[in-house]
Amino acid sequence: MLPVGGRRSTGLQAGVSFFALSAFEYVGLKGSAVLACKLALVATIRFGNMLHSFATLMNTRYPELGLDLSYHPVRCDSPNAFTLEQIAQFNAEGYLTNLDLFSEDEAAALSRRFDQCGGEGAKLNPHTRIDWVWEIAENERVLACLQDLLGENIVCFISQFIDKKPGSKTSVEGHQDSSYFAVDAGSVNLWIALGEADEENGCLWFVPGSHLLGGLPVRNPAGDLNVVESELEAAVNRLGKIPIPLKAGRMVIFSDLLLHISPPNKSANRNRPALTLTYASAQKRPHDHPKARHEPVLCCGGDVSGHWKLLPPPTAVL
Ligand SMILES: O=C(O)CCC(=O)C(=O)O
Repeated sequence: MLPVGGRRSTGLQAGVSFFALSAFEYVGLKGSAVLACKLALVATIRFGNMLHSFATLMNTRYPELGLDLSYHPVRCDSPNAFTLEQIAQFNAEGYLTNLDLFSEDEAAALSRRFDQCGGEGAKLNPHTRIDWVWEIAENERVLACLQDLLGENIVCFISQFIDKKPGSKTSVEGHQDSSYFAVDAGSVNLWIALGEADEENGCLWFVPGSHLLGGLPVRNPAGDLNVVESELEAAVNRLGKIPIPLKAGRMVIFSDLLLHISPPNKSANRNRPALTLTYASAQKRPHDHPKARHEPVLCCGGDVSGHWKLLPPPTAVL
């Protein structure tokens, strides 16, 4: 778990504010200017404290692992797939959306293929069992995007087919994927629309910038559910949520710390099929945990940490 230390932090901030206010007066700021600076400083400290108290509630499904659930900005000075502005946008907002990958026809064909090879039954970690899913996982365009965000050594360690049926009440409340992973934060999720996804049929909603809050409380029945839910709802309300509609074949890439929501499919007759693939830098050191469902396959580079228990790419033609 992340260090707690709220009191220490408050003391440090008080010291900083004392010196800053003295400095304002020393450089000759008078009257309303000093007042404005003081107010700005107090607001900054309050906001810092608010974020910090949020952090003290941090959680993960694996508190015993001592994971680092803070956001470390992507540093990529010469990206290939993205522009520098897009890298800055990823760092600021936590995602990049509407990225092209497949044509609408290709996406529809993939969706049919998914149904033919078992539909929902094939849904967890198909990248380790189905050759054409593996081909998507290591698609050239996908890897170019990922290399800008994760570097040269990349593993795909979780994947899932999700097909939200018309009228399905299935929804996923606000959550961060990092809370499911037994590895430090810093993974990215690729969500590929295999059919059109919009507000009616339950496209994802994101809370832009929420990744900067680090690991938020987890919806954990063993914990105080009301506290957790109010913390998560407070983050959603404070930062605001936006829909992420996508045409079939397009994808969105988002930080594992980004708070996101998947509402019900309210359409009468439109499925909302999607494939998600989660990737990490192979420099990360994952933990073995009976509840974590990591099934890592190396996509490019090498297992530089030596800690990924790599599986071979699938050979089954389904
Ligand atoms: O696709 C969905 O409906 C849910 C996706 C999601 O929330 C996730 O992958 O974490």
